[in-house]
Amino acid sequence: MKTRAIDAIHSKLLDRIEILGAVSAEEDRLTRLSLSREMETASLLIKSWMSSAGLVATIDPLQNVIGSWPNAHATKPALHLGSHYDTVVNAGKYDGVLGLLLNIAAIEILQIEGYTPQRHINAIGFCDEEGARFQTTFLGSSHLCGDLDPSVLEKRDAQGITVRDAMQARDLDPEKLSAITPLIKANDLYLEAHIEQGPALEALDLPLGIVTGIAAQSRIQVSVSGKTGHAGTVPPDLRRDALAAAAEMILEIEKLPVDAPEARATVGQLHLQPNVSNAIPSQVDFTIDLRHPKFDTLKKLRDALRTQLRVIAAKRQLNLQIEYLQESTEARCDRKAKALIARSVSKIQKRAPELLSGAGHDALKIAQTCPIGMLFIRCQDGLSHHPEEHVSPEDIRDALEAWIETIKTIDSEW
Ligand code: HGY
Ligand code: MN
Ligand code: MN
Repeated sequence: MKTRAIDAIHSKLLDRIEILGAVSAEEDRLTRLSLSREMETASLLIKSWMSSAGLVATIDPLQNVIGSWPNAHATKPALHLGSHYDTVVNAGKYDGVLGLLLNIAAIEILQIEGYTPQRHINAIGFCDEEGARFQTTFLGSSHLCGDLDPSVLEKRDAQGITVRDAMQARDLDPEKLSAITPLIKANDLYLEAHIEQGPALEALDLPLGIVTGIAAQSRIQVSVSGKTGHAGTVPPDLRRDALAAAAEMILEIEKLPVDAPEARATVGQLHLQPNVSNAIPSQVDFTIDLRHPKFDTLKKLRDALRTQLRVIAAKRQLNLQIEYLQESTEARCDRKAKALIARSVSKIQKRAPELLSGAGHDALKIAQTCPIGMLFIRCQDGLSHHPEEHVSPEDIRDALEAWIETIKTIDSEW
C-alpha cells in the first residue's frame, strides 16, 4: 500500500481520537454514558466517518452505529469488526474508540486500494459495553446477536431513568428493537482490536499482542442495612453501623486474590445513607466487580464470598442483600483466527505474544453467538479507565498495518 495513503489515514485516525475524546457530558473530563446526548453526538460523527470510508452507515434504536460493506456475491460468512464508544466516568480516550476508529481506517484504506472482499463486512460501534450508566454491559452487542432480554428496558440509572425512557428521550423507539433481524449470526466471525489495558505488552517491549480469551466476570450489588442514630451518644455495643460492616466486607473482598491469585475483585461504587458527619450510617450500597479466567472458579469464589459477607452481617446484626447484576462466562478466541492475526502481527514485530484479557469486551458477549478473535495494542504504563490512558501514534500505526493485513488474510483464509 502506498505509504502516503496510510500516513494520511493514520493522521486522520489520530485526529478522530481527539475529537471523540472531547465529546463528553463533563467539561473537564471524559464521560460518555449510554443513550446520552453525547452518545448521540458521537454516533453522528462515527456514522459520517463510516460513510466517508465508503460504508453504508446507519444508527440503530440503541445507538449502535453500523457501517456495512455489502457484498451481493458473498461466498463466505460475514466478518464483523467492532468495538464500543461508550465510556466509564472520567475515562481515557482510547478504550473502545481506538478499535472502532482502527476498523474504519483499515476499511477506508482497503477501499482506496480497490480491495474486493469475498464476504459481507460490517464495522460496528457498540453503544453500551461499559454498562456504566445502567449496570447493564453489552446492551448493543446483545441486541445485534438477537439476545437482548426485554426486561433490560426497565433497568434504571442513578437518576431513576429507565433504559426505555432514555431511548425515548433521544427519539429512539424501543418498540423497534424486537422487529430487527440479528446482524451477527452463528457462522460469522467477530474481530475486535483494543488497547491492552494492562502492563504485559509494555513489559515485553512489543506494541501488539494476540488475545487468547477473555476472563469471566460478575457484577454484584450488595446492600447492608443497619440503624442510624446520634454520633455522640449511641455506645459501641448498641451500634448497628452499616459502613463499619461494609468496610470489614471490603477488606475481605480485597483479600480474595490471596487465595486465588488469578482473581480480581474490586469495590468501585459505594453509596452511603444518611451520609452526614454526626449520624451513624444506616445503609450502604456497594458493587463488587469480580473476575477470574474460569467461570467455574469465579462462581465458587463468589459463593464463598457471599458466605463471608453473611457472617460479617450476622455478627453485627445487620441485614444483607446480594443481587447478581450481570455475569459472563469466560470466552476463548477462535484458534484459526488467532493464528491468522498472529501471522499478520509477525510481519510487524519480531514475535506475536499471546495474552489473556482480564478486561471485558463486546467480544465476550459475541463469543456466545459466533467465533471471535482479538488484537491488543500496548498502552502506556498499562493504564486504562484513567484520563491519562495513552497509546503512542507509532503503536497505532503498527496496529493499523497489522489490522489491514489481518482483514485481508482472514477474508481469504478463514
Ligand atoms: O470493565 C471492563 O472490563 C471493560 O473495560 N468494559
Ligand atoms: Mn473499559
Ligand atoms: Mn473497552
